[in-house]
Amino acid sequence: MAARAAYILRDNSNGHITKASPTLYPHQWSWDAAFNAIGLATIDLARARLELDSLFAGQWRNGLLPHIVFDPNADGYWPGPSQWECSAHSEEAPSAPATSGIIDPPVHAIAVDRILAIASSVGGPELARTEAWARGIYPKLLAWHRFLARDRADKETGLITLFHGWESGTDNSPRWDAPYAGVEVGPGLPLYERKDKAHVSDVGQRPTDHEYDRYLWLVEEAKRASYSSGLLRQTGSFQVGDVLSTAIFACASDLLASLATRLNKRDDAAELKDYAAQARAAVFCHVDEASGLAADVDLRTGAWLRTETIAGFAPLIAGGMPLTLRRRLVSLLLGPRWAGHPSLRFALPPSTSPCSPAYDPSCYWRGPIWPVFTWLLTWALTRSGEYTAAAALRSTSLKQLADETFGEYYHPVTGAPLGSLHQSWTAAVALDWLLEEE
Ligand code: 9WN
Repeated sequence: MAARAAYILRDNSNGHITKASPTLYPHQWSWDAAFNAIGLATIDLARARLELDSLFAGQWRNGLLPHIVFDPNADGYWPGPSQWECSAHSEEAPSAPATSGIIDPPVHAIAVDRILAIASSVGGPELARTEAWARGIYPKLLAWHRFLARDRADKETGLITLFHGWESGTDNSPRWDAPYAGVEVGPGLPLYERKDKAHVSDVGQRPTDHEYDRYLWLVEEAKRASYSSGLLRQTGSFQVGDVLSTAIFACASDLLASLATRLNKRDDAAELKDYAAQARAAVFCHVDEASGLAADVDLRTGAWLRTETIAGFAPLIAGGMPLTLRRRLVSLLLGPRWAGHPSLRFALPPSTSPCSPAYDPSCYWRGPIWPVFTWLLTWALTRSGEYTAAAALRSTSLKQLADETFGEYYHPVTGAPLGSLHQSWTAAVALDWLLEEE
C-alpha cells in the first residue's frame, strides 16, 4: 500500500507542486498541500519541503495564504485564475503565481512540526537541512498566523471568520445550510459552466447547481470588496465563525510557538501562545451542552449552528481540554451516533452523523467518510494521549483504504470510494498512518 500511495503522489506531482487530484483538482490546494507534505516526508523529505515552499510562493503581502495556487500549465478546473483576478483586485496579491483570494484551514504549522519529527527520526544531514528550512519558512508561517489573528478573529465570538464555505474545506457541509439560505445571488453573476461534474461517476456526489451559484456569487462579492476582510465584514452575505478552523488555528499556533522558542524568538512565542489560548477559549465557549459538540456561529444573525457534523469535534483538535469533556467527546466519536453507528461498513466517523436528518451518505461533505479528516482526528487523539482511540481509527482506516483506489471520500455504508480517485491527500495520510503502524 505504501508503494502504491507513493506512486500516486509522484504521478500527481508536476515537480514542485502536488495536484490535489489528477483531473478534478489539477492545482495546489492549501490544506491539501500541508497533508501532502506530511505524506511526502515519509518518503522524500526534500520533496516535502519543496511542497510547502511552492505553496508559500503564493502567499499575499498581508500574510493571507490562498486556498489555491494555480499551476499555469494545468487546465480543467473552474473557477480558475481569470475568474479570481486577484492581483487586478488587490494590491496584496502577487502577480505570479496566480492564486485564489480566499483561505483554507490553517493546518500548515502541523505539517512543519510533523516534517521536523520525521526528519529527527532520520537524523544526519537531512535533519540539519530540514531544521534550516524550518528557520526559513517560519517568518511566512508567522505572517499567516498574524493575518488570521488580525483580519479573521471575530471580535465578538473569538472564532475565525469565513466569508465563503470553501474556506472551511467542508464546502457543502450541512453546517452551512442556514447561512447559505441567506445568500441571495445578485445581478452580475457571470454565466459559467461547471467542470467538476465531468470528473465523478455520479453528479450526486458533488454539490448542486443551486449551491454552485452561491459559491460563485461569493467569489464576485469578494472581488467587489477587493478581497479585503474589513470590507467583507460590511458587505459579505456569508459570514460564519468556524469552530473547526479556530481549533486548528489554536493547535497550529501552539506548535508554531514551540518552533519560535526553538529558534530563540521569545516575543513571537508569547504572541503565538496568546493566539492559541484565545482561539481555544473561543472553541470551548461554543460547546453545546446538550450534544457535547462545538457549534459554529452565523455571524450575521448570531445563531448557533448545531447540525451534527464532524466539525463539532473541534475541541478534540484544539487540544488542552478538561479530561471530563475529552472523555465525553471520545465516547461520542466512537459511539453509535458516529463511528459506532450499526449501519457503517467501517467503524469510522462520517462527515455528518447518520442520526442527523441532514445526513446524505453519498454526497460530498454531507455524509461520506473523508480519510484526511480521520487522519486529523487520529493526530489530535494521539497528541492528547488518547492512544487507544487513535489506533482504532488508524487501523480501521487502513482497512478502508485496502482496495488502494485512494478515494477522495467513501460511502459510509457500502465502503465504496467516491469523488475523485487517486486523491493525493488520501495517499499522503495512508503513508503517515503506515509509518505509525510500523
Ligand atoms: C473547492 C481539493 C479541495 C479540498 C476541499 C474539498 C474540495 C474544492 C472543490 O477539494 O473543494 O476548494 O472544487 O470542490 O472540499 O476540502 O481542499 O482537494
